[in-house]
Amino acid sequence: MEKTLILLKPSAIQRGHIGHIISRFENKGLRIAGLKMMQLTDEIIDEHYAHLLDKPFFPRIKASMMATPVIAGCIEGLDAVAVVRTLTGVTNGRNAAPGTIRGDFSMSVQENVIHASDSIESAKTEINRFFKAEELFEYKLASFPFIYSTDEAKQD
Ligand code: FUP
Repeated sequence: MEKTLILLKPSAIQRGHIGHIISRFENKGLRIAGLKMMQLTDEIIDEHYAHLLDKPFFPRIKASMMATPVIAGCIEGLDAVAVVRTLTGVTNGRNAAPGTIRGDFSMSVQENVIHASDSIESAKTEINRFFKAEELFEYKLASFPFIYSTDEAKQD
């Protein structure tokens, strides 16, 4: 099944929302394939936010992302990339819909509590960036037959 990458940003850690945010994924029926705390480095942020490297606000984003460790998660499910992006909400927390993570926990563009991969391709790259193979686990959820129908369960 499809996997995607999330990062709980320092804004989530400092405001005490780690559990609340992880619960959103569990409640939805997604499987947590990997989860860890890590301190981001200059190098990994330059790689991760390469599309923003030449923006004047890049140093501000970098300082924000390095303010505390982050929680990196690998989340699995049918259409996980799109499902997790929908749960996450739009970038600006002030515009994010109520019920989404950013909509419920954020008032900011930068301090928007979570990163989630934006495509299947970037999910693959980002999972490899943040997780070693041995940090991802292929256990099966006992609730699996009650999360998906038999035809959905067969899909990749
Ligand atoms: P998203 O995919 O929703 O995380 O958004 P982007 O990849 O466009 O942006 C990455 C991070 O840079 C966002 F979490 C917020 C921050 N950002 C700003 O602070 N200012 C901007 O103008 C754009 C992005």
